[in-house]
Amino acid sequence: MNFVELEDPAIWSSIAAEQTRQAEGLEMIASENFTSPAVMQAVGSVLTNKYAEGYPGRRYYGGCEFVDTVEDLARDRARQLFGAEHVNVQPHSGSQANSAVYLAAIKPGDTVLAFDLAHGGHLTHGMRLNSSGILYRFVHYGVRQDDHLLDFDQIVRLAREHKPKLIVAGASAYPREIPHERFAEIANEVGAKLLVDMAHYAGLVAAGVHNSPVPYADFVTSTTHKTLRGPRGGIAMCRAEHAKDLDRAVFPGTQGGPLMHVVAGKAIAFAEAIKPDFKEYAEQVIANARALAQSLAAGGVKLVSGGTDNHLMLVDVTPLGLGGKLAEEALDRCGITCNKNMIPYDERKPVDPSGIRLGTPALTTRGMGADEMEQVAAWILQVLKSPEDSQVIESTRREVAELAEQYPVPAAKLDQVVTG
Ligand code: DSN
Repeated sequence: MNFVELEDPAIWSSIAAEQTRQAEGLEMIASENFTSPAVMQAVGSVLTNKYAEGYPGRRYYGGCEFVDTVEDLARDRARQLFGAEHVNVQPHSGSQANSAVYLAAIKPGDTVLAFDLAHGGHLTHGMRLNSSGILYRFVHYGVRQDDHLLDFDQIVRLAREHKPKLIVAGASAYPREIPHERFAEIANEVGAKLLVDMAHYAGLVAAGVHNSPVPYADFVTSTTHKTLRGPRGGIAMCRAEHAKDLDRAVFPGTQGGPLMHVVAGKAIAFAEAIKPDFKEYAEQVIANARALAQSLAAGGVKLVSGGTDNHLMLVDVTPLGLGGKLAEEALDRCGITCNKNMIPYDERKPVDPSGIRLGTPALTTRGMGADEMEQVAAWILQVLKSPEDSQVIESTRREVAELAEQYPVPAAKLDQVVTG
């Protein structure tokens, strides 16, 4: 029985249309992925009915014996997956996880050194309209203008000058591996705590194909839905000495009741990521990103930092005579979904920046490999060179749909999940 369709056809028609959009298009937003049907089923389960403020064994509600087991499994699996001393699986999102760490680690008005949003950081790393930027005094580092790599001379200089209480590493649009040990050395030198927000590359860390921040950082946060391929949500980890402060900062500091259906989805995703085939997946994500980047560069676009080490790349589309907004829209019309993005030292505005950000996690989950990436790069170049040519758009859209059909999304099984 499809209860949504039966009881609320208006909502069902949008869910069904979104399901078709995901199945027929190519999802290249670097922060998106497809969960397994098991994760999706857990997120749509009866656990959504349960209040469970508190932590396993110490709840403010009765009837928590089963959700306690779920949360214990999620915490144990995350500890095993990342080798962390302490894990809190309750943050509703990566942003919530970061807010909790700030509350646990520093005081309002304290100085924090973090990556500039305009160079690839995140809005919770001190953007002026975000609570982080309102409550704390953020100073920002960036990348070098010549090679677009993190400018460690600048990071050291700013750390010595401003003596931050906390240094934040991690990014949402940086195509290279982040050297966590180097950040830890700087934090140690100036007496700062270190937070690594590994939201984008957590799946690569879990698989051992990106160096782990866990041995080096006081706190590590992540989302669970990007390369990690779990449900939409967050997670925060820390050294044992900060465990009480972190837990108190998540609940009651920044959140009320946890979303136990999502915690169950996280537990399933962590178990999936522990399996050997997740390592193969993560290796393929990177191999696909390299193949895509090489084909794009060979076709005449500029890549920020010249390429990629991880799951994403930033493409400067201006040499082709257009901006990021038109590039995103033209690709969208062909069924290739990505997002316009600032590039470092961008002279254009965020609403129509110079670049687009492309990622391979979702296409890799569908089983695509390097050959498909070359084909996708050819389509992207073709469309970016003729973004307003309706014939090019139409023929590319048809070819995209044919490729998509050969690689079904896991949610193709959603009907079975929904209807039982
Ligand atoms: N909005 C996410 C991204 O797309 O990178 C970061 O939170």
